[in-house]
Amino acid sequence: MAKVIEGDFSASTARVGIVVARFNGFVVESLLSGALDTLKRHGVTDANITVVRVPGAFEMPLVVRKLAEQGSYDAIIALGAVIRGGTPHFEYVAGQCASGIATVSRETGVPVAFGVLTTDTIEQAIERSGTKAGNKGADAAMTVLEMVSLLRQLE
Ligand code: INI
Repeated sequence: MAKVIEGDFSASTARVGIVVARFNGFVVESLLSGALDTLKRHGVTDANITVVRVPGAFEMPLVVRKLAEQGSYDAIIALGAVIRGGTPHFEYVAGQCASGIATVSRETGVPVAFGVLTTDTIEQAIERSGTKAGNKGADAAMTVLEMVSLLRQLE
């Protein structure tokens, strides 16, 4: 039988930073509600959760890096929404956000969940923020719980 190392969702002592974009706030605040609800229902206390607001998705990598480098967080969740319909420079904003966040995570070793919706329409964003396609903020919270648990086993 092969040895299998995998995370679970029991990392209730995780210290979690959540970086939240104000842009498209009507969608992103629902992602934040989903993330907070999921963390709390898995035992993460308010004392171990810090929410940091940024103007938009483009600003997220810098602030995610600041938090990651502080050493005070076991994981970070990035929450935002980039909607193509209203964004001529969609590719730049979404691309910089995604690649910047991935770079921070790789370079610092702090897991970062990408809870940034990238959709063609506002309707798709609404569907993924707590209606018929679930809540990607809640999914991102599950991801960091699993990653903290996994990394603790690998350390
Ligand atoms: N920021 C977003 O988070 N989502 C968007 O859809 C968006 N649009 O549409 O442009 C957006 N733009 C703002 C951007 O993130 C920066 O805050 C801005 O360019 C200032 O640097």
